[in-house]
Amino acid sequence: MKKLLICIFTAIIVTNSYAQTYVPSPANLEARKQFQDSKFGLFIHWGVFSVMGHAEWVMNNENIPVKDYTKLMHFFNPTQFDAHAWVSMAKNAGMKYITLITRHHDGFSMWDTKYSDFNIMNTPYHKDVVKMIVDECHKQDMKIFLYYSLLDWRRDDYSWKTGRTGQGTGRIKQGDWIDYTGFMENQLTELLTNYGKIDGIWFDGYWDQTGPKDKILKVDWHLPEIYELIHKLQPQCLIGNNHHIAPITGEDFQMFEKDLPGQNKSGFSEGKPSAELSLETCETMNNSWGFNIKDSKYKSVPQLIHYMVNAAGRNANFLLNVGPQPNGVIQQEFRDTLQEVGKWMAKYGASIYGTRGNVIPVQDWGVFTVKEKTVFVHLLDASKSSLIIEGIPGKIKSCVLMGTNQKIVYDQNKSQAILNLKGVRMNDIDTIIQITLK
Ligand code: H79
Repeated sequence: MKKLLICIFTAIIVTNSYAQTYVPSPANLEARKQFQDSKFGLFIHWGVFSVMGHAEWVMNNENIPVKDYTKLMHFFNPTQFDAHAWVSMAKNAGMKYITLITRHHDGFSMWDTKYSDFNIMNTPYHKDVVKMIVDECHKQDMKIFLYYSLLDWRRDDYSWKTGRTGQGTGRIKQGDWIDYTGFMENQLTELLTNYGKIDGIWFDGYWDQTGPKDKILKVDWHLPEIYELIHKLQPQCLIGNNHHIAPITGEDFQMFEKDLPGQNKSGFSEGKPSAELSLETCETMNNSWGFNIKDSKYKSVPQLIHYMVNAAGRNANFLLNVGPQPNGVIQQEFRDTLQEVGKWMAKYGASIYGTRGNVIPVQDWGVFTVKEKTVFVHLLDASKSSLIIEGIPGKIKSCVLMGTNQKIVYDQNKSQAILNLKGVRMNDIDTIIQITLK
């Protein structure tokens, strides 16, 4: 008994030692910086769920039994899929990274995995789309993050009885949790071994095992081991986990879902924005992540640009989602919008890429992004005729409307600067004033 206790105790210390001592490698710290510089990414929600056209929660929402849902695998045949076209589309939109679903809550693996038969190689398409997209990203110098769900709606060894979702998929047996965490470690090892450099892993589904009220965790996710494994295989690989709580040791970035950092409109964003980690917020182009044939509530180009600018001003990246169709085509509405956003980025991207936010506090009329001696004032409210700004980190040398020679009249004293906007032509989306400091 004593021996056993010592063993358990040692095991706890060993597992916790990583949690307490995680020191990001120099490559990881550099990757965090580059991630922050890149600002804009494409989220891709694609899988066998796309076949049904009812978005990615269809298995849970319609209580489809595992054996019936498995049939979807035989209909997934995206003959028009073109990795080159997708990555080029992201590039033309001004995006610097792609975050790709490799396995969502429905448990379908989009790559050639040894650890589950429910995978892309058993579809009529029979090609490893993760490999195709990752290879294309490497070719086009696009960073690649892999989304991986912790939650699973089909496996018996997932602790489904304690889960908040996936109760209606017909599972009867409760398998062994250790098998499940081992399975995840095996799959992550494949993803981080067989596909070259992976820039990040994006976890989701943790919240399935937290009590709705008491917030008590029902399982041990083995995160220290999983995070250690990832950083051992690829030290630069950035780990983020959409668990809706404060960052856990071993994570390199913090994400918010459908919320700007500091907001909690969605009800999922309870964690306060971290001052140390890189931040990201993700949002949909309509109201769905996965392809939803009934959803035509498209956000407008100005709305999406405002979201990105607001994210940058709060020091966060913007990860914008598309849910490609089962034939492999990204619908025209999304492509058109991305093209327009790309035109804006080509013109005004210097006020976004490589900047930092939260240097000067967010205002009700807009935000600031800062890069070295340049402050970009993003005025998102065209009704303003003057701006009073506190906290500019230096003495103003010049102040112009971005992309023009038009000077903005200003007055700066010790505590504030006042910009006079009379006669300044407002931009419909974002009037950007470029301040150069001495
Ligand atoms: O992949 C996309 C979504 O499928 C996934 N994350 C994005 C990126 C996602 N699924 N759910 N959520 C995000 C949040 C949903 C939470 C809820 Fe619930 C599900 C609210 C009610 C049901 C959590 C689980 C809270 C109660 C049960």
